[in-house]
Amino acid sequence: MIQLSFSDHPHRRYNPLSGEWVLVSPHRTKRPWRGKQETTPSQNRPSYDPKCYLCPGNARANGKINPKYSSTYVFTNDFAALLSNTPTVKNSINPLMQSESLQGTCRVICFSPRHDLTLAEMSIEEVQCVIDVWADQVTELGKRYRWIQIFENKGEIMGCSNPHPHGQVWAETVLPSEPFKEDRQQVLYFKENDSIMLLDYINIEYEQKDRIVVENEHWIAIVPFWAFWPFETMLLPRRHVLRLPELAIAEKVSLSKILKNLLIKYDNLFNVSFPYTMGWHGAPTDPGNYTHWQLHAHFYPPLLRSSTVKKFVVGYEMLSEAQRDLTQEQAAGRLRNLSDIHYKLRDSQVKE
Ligand code: H2U
Ligand code: ZN
Repeated sequence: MIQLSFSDHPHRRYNPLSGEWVLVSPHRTKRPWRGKQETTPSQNRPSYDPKCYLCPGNARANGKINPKYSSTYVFTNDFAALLSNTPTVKNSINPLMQSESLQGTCRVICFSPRHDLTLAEMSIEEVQCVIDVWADQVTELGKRYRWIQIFENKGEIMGCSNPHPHGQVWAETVLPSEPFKEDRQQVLYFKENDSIMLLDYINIEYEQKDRIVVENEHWIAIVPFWAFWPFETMLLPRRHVLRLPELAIAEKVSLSKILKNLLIKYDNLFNVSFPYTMGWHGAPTDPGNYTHWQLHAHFYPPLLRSSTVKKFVVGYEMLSEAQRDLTQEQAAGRLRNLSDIHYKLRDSQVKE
């Protein structure tokens, strides 16, 4: 009997977290990797930019002044997409035109007072402060809201307006579409197998090894078997954890290490500060039973072949199904083999 060859045959892979499939066309990348390593001029930003609305002491768009913060700084988004005082109304006059109101809040999280840094370039201790802020936001907002979405949208190519290192948190009274799918899938798996889907999944990854990018005592970063974006990864704790505030101090320390490690590899892939959207999916924060859930972070980078060539999601993908050429195993192998020293430090070492 002929066996399916992941590296030769066009095939589809199932994403058990979303319940959707992805088409993989490995035969299109049979040629050896010849992606051009473009030498983008190193984007040296000043450590303070008087025009930046996130730098300490500066005025924001609405005239409010940022304090002269020295670590992290959180403020309510001046142009928040969600509001806490919206009235509760369900408007389902016609099942084909359903609508409902929701309450929520949006905040901006400045990772550092330094305009020129990124998470990849901050110290382990500084990254740990960001992790603490993320956990504190979940604790605080989780008391009032059902879903807390922590995320970072990084890079101009992702539509991020400001290079100052920052992320966001949106909190709301409903479960949005992506976590809704993940919750449904994890519940179904738990009911059928009496075990945690993502923990069972990482056990297979530990056995097979070929999709692991980095791992440490408490965490594992992998290119998921079903990854859609060329260099998509997922970061998970090895033990069963529902939400960020549950992490022990040692787990937060090793999270800051693996996070920095992963992001350095990303930057080293094309010698560019790697654009991505990343975000945490912890269990919803309402009082329901979420034993089936496993905390994880998704990293969705758009770059494909170089610092300027990004994947376009068009045509067949908009109309039929997600598709990729590079296999998940090839992507993981490339990331895994990259240096753990940030290219900017390597460059400066060479110059010295
Ligand atoms: P990006 O991460 O996409 O660059 O967005 C930054 C957020 O900062 C964006 O949601 C907010 C924008 O609404 N912002 C303020 O709250 N105040 C400002 O003065 C400018 C930008
Ligand atoms: Zn700034």
